[in-house]
Amino acid sequence: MVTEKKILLLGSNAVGKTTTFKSIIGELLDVSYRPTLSVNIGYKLYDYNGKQVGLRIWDLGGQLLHRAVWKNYYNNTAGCLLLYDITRKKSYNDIIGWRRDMRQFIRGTIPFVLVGNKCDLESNREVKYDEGKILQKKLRAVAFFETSALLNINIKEVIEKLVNKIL
Ligand SMILES: Nc1nc2c(ncn2[C@@H]2O[C@H](COP(=O)(O)OP(=O)(O)OP(=O)(O)O)[C@@H](O)[C@H]2O)c(=O)[nH]1
Ligand SMILES: [Mg+2]
Repeated sequence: MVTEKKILLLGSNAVGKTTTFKSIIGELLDVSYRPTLSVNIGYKLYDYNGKQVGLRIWDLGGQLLHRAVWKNYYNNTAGCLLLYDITRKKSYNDIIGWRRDMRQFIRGTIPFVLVGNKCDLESNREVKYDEGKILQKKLRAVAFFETSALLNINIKEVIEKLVNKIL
């Protein structure tokens, strides 16, 4: 029997949640930005040390106006990815609010990985790598990675780390 785990992708609008989602499940990427209005749900069968895990991945729209209905989406979550965009400081500052939502809506503590996405856009960087590390320690995230969902950099590593903690 395959163990199934639900993973939630959280973060402010346009940080790259849907692109990360597609990168994880192996869908073709689309560079035009289309905001997620509610939620995308995908499935990825993942091999971990010879054991198969079915990841049920939920990608929520990042716009604040949807936030009120979200608590229902948090049910039965095994782990989260909290994403910001390294080219937008505001999205980094928003992480604290996403962490608060997690606390409020999920009973008990669950592992989450902090992700600084769009690391391919080095010349537009507004958030230093070290600031990500500091936030990871402060929030007690199980790991921190800078990723490029677009170029598929560190996506596998993020998932591997999270699966390692939720199994
Ligand atoms: N250069 C670069 N662009 C990216 C990366 N990830 C996402 N993008 C672009 O950023 C824009 C927003 O990406 P989305 O994945 O739609 O963002 P989102 O977090 O799902 O946004 P909402 O659904 O509104 O919450 C798109 O134009 C993507 O192509 C990345 O790693 N590098
Ligand atoms: Mg989206």
